[in-house]
Amino acid sequence: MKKTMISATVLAFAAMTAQAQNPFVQTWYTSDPAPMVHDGRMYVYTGHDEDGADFFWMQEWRVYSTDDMVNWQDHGSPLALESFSWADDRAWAAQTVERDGKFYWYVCAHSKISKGMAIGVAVSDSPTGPFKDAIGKPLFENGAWDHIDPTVLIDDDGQAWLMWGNPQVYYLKLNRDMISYSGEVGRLDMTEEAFGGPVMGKREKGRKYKDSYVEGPWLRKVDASKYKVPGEKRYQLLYAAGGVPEHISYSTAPSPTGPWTYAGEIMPLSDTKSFTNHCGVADFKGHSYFFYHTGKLPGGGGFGRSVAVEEFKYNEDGSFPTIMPTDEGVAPVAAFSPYRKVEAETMAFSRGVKTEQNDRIGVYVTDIHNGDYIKLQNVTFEGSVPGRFTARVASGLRGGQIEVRLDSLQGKLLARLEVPGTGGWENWQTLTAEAEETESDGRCHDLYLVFTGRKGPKLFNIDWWEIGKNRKK
Ligand code: FUB
Repeated sequence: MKKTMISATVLAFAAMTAQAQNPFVQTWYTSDPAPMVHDGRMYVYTGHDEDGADFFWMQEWRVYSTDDMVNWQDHGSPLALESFSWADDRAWAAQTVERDGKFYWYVCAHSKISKGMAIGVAVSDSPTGPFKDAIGKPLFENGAWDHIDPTVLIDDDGQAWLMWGNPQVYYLKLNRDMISYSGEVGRLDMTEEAFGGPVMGKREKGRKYKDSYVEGPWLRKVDASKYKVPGEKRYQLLYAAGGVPEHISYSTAPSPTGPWTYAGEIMPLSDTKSFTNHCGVADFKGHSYFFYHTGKLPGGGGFGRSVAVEEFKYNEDGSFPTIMPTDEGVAPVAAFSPYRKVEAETMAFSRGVKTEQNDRIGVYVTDIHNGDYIKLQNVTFEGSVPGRFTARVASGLRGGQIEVRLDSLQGKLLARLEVPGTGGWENWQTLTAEAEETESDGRCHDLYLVFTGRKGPKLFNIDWWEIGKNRKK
């Protein structure tokens, strides 16, 4: 979403979505969400669709995290095609899992070696990286194009399973090291019983089928201590189904190798403006979440997708209800304190801004123009009132102002920080403004950072900000 694209459509979108959380990343086009819960935080690993793309020309993967489900921190891109010496194109769908304190990110990309799509694995000591190629070569490839969209499950007995494929589902048993495997690569039986119909290329002309597997598998196991799940339905495979446009369906089985039985649609077709869909599921703080993507960000579409999330409740037997895409998204599950150093790339919603990263300071907010803003949701002032607003900023031009406001773009002004030119977009200065007199009402608020300055040019960059407490009220 280039700044020049901020038009009447974008402004209408911003007004319409003032309370919306979906798509929950507005700074970049993001796709193929893969959630992972670790240490009280929800992480989402995504692909990155290029602005204005006419195909899935994807170069890198990105990470976002939250502890309240509405304010997401952008961790940038700790993994890209360049991380794999063998990859040259198509940084497509991926999933990360933790084992023994290490994080394994299973990806697919086009291979220079086999000239097909290949499955690779990167590793890190942290969920946000840096990640590096764990083995210096693809984990699996054979020159075919169907090796895409890996999903990983560590079973209760410790066996880790990797599955992937379009239109054939492949699987392998990972060794304990998570970067090698034992035995042959298997293939699921792509039957009508298993997936509601044969894969698209094998359908009989004129015959009606219930469904068919396409791509984007997500393998999970139902927790039998929470749900009355029959043994033969303990494993669930969710997937993009039905051809183009895709909906999300699932099948169940007594073991990852099958036999699989078609179980129905989860997210039926609707006008999401994306002809693909791709899901991931995770439980967090007592809630269940279904991640998927749409083409609903302004300027987006089939090759400019954006990740979204819905909350849902499993049925008593662990089966899925129908889940429809919404613009509202999900409710917060925790309050957000501004009385700490907050990375500026933490946001519930934003307009106009982008994020960038470098080795020195990590991720920061940039491409800020007059009228752009960042919103945080469900912010608690913990019974205190703000005393000052501090931010680390840089401007290669003339700077501008940061207005800190409550509840809306024109809401109560908490503080106004004057940002001068600092002599360069990477010449950072930490500046403070005293807060306006306010009283505490004890409620949670939306907090807006509204950016003002000369119309037209880029104003400044922000690395982080912090609100200082004043006195108890
Ligand atoms: O993001 C590129 C491809 O589009 C993914 O690998 C598929 O699952 C589909 O979402």
